[in-house]
Amino acid sequence: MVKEIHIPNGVRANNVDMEYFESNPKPANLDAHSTLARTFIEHHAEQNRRVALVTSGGTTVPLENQTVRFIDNFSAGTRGATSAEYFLESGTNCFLDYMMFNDAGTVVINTKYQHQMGDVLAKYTKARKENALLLLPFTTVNEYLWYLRELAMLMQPLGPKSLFYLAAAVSDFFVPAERMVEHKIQSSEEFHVRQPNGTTGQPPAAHMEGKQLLIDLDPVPKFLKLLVDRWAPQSMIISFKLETDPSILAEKARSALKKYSHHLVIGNLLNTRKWEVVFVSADGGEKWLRVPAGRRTKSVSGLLPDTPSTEESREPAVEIESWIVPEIEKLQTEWIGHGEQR
Ligand code: 9Z3
Repeated sequence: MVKEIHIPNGVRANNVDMEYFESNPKPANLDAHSTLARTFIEHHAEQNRRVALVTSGGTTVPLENQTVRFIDNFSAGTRGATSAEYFLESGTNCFLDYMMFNDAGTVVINTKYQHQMGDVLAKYTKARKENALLLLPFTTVNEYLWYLRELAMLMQPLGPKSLFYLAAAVSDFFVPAERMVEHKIQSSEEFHVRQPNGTTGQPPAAHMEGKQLLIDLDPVPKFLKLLVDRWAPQSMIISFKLETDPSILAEKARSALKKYSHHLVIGNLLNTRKWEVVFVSADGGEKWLRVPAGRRTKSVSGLLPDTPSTEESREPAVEIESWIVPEIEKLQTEWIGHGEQR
């Protein structure tokens, strides 16, 4: 039986987040993306399916309206993309592993992997056919925040069947629209001008002083708090915490969980993120997932000799996401079973 699904029109504003969303421009593609997402979510809600929002990649902070320069947060996008594959149950190996150059220098499928490649292709085709995957690109932190709010509101009717898996590396700082200069900041002193910025008369966030570029960034609003408390109160919410100093990772993860009261923080270190992660959960539990070393690293082409068999030249034996995602699925099953509300 097809259930009647009600998806709210647009997003409801409230005083705390209104400030950000009132003073920072709505992305040009938001309405088009919202329409695509609404159709996608309705389709899956009608079939009583779970829907996961997986964020992936970095978020940029433009320094100029007509952007030449921007600040970026590191992320290759692998965590999000690979996790999405496992959520779709289509993850096996990277496509590139299956390919090689033949003697004529043409890329061909390595016969050894014909079957696996066929498997991945079949699963990908199935995901596309069943409309199981919707890709919505974003670049700036402003786009990220607007899309997250919009999609969270659209996913509300799914209740605990909606999952937020926040793997994107989100900037903590940004240039508010009202302090962003219009044109490229000039480095040579003879072209220095105090550029007009908006109508507020506030000093620009980035300007030259002598030979120095000075940048004064605002903190990004606490969007996770808004997501948990207001935009997606019934959803399962998993965030990632990226650090470089191992001595503070677990503590930072615990602190985020305490602040935002969501379900789980997955902590990882920049250099070991493909090898190990720590699950920090609301009950104070701390669980490490560590994958063993696998085969030696080989060049994609297969033409270069193997690198020496040091620990650094080895790849993880499995993609760590193939362990993370089933754990999350289990947690969500419990969450749905309890029909809980925070
Ligand atoms: C992560 O920690 C991701 O696991 C990585 C993945 C970015 C390290 P790659 O894309 O790397 O595979 O190269 N994401 C960071 C999440 C983040 O920025 N969290 C914010 C925070 O903790 C808010 S959700 O404040």
